[in-house]
Amino acid sequence: MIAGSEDPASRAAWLRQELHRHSHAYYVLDAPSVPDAEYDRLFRELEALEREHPGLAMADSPTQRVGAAPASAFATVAHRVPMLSLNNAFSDEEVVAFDRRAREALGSDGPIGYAVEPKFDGLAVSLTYVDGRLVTGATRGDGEAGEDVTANLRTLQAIPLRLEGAPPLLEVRGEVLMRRREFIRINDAQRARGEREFVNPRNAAAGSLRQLDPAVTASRRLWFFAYGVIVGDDVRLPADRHSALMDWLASLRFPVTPDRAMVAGVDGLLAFFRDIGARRAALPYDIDGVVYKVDSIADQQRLGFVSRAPRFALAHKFPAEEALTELLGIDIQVGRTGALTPVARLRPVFVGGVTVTNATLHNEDEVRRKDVRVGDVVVVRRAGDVIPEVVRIVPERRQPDATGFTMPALCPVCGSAVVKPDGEAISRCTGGLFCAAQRKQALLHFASRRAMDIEGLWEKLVDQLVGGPGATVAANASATVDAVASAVAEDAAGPATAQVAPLVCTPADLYHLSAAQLCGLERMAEKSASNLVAAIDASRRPSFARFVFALGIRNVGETTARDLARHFGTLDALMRATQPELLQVADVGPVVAQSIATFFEQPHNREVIDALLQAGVQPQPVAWVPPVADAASAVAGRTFVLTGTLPGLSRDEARVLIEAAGGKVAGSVSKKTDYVVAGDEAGSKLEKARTLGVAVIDEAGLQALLLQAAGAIEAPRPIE
Ligand code: D41
Repeated sequence: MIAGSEDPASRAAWLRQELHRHSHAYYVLDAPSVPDAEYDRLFRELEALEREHPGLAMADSPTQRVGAAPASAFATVAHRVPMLSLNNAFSDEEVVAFDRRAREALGSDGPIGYAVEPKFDGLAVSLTYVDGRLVTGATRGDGEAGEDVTANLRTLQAIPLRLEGAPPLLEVRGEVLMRRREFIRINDAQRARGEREFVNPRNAAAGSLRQLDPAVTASRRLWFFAYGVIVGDDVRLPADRHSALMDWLASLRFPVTPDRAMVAGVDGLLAFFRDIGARRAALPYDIDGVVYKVDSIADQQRLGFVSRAPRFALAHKFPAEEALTELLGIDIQVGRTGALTPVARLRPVFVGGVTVTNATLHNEDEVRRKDVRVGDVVVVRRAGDVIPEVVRIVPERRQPDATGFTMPALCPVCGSAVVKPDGEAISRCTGGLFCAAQRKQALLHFASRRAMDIEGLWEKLVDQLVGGPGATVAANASATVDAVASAVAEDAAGPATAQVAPLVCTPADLYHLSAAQLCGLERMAEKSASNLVAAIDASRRPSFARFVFALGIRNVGETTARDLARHFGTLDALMRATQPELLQVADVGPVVAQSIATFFEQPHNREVIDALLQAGVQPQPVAWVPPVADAASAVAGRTFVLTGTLPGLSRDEARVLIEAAGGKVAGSVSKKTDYVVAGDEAGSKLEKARTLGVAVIDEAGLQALLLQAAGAIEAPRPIE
């Protein structure tokens, strides 16, 4: 067959082969062989040819994937071999028991070899090929019989319509699924058309496969992974191991998961479970666990079945990520920057492996869009370490008295006006540090481990220090808002309500707290009070980077804080920086530059910074290490302490280099230490260096010092 052939039949055959090849490269190999436009061009040419010469149209032509006539209903197909279900395990213990039973039944003394793979969250289907042609595709149904969805399955690019070198009768089983990106695309389209959105990719896949019009299925870009093989009665399986069967299926151009593996024994099973669990969010499709299969087919046969499930396989499921519960109320949480977040108060429910009592509702628009009302039964989702959220309500279970939600016009904590700039989703309290909630969050942030690292400043304590209700209060109880508003009004008019002035208004006030004052607070014993005062005292010499982070400037996280510290060197320089100067800093864009400039323009913030400095807080300036008069002494005669893992040097290598340059490596940090060389996961030594104000450098800094010692360059900067 040649590309330029004039004969329509051979041209059509060539086009079909090309299109098969490209779609295999695209869908199975994940390596497109031609641009989409080229594929489309070939496709349209074949369509035209087949239209002109109807005799050329064939059932296995790529054009038939979209063109099959809509079915009026699905016929039932009996499975030649029943489609079994899998036994489930939800705990390590159940996996251990599964492996023990298998070893006992097989009488094996060594660890069993297992083929392991993700458990796709889709629909099980069975594809029957006769003489290499796809003749039937069916859903699992009840395991004995399913629906005939052949016309729809034919539209899946991932499913081969024709096989080379397959036995006369071959049944391939696998899972049809929808990748998350496609799910989002489909739902965006559904929403744009005002049609019902799919709840999750699994449902979207099922809904798309069970369409009466195959053209709809075709438009949904479903995916398929093969995971099992059944051959005709008098044909031997082409391999004696499950893993080899999967490789064989791949050679027949079936997509098999690249995330499959071979492991030994129960330790291998559990390690795989954790590995996939850790990678789960990064996979392009949803999985709900992993599947373990005894690899040897002979052993599979010896193990056989119990009721409807094989004894040789096990589905180890992740904890369910979604659960139903009742929405008891909607609270408003006021964040550090004044953002008001509606938070669902829930009847406690076990989901994603923990008991959840609160879930975010994100913002007012989201509450509206989902039509969430107090009293509703809601679906709560907690995936991985993500904050639990209310996904949707169950409309059938709406109570007649369910009440809707509106964002209060006044901050429920401090009574200040709430603003929501046009085009933004977030409502904010305008109270600033006048708002107890913002004060609380600002203080918690200031004291947090990665900022000033003040131990013992717990949330409940901060509540008492800042006064007023905490950061979360009931919303929608308009009485609450009114009460706060009137309390505030009275406060302004005079102390009609006996409100005690907060002990702490700004972070600077922390440094004036005495143990005696703290002792008066709830659950504050003398010992913890003096410990806290000591911890506050010890935080007086933060690195400049930590100090900048602790200020809580909007859009300035830890990394930006560090970049700013490195760039400007001193607090003075940073505070004086203009926006164009700020834009010089790596990774600082207009939005961040604006927030920084705005922050330092506020007289109030300048006052707090002044007060901190007055209280003896001394951010350690990032300056060049004082240039040593004699370059040779950059290392010679100096004492280094190594901590954490360096990216490019082992501790021993670093020691050898330092000692070769005449330096000394000590085991612990003291006032006599010149440099602490810190790598990843540096621990208490780094903390100690900060407390003592010892210069901290990273591996690059050490290399630079060594070069300086060799007379090659100027001294390096400390990393913090
Ligand atoms: O990913 C899956 N959902 C999956 C399902 C898988 N990876 N392997 C499976 N293997 C089997 C056997 C061992 C029976 C061939 C399965 C299923 N069965 C299965 N899916 C639905 C029912 C059974």
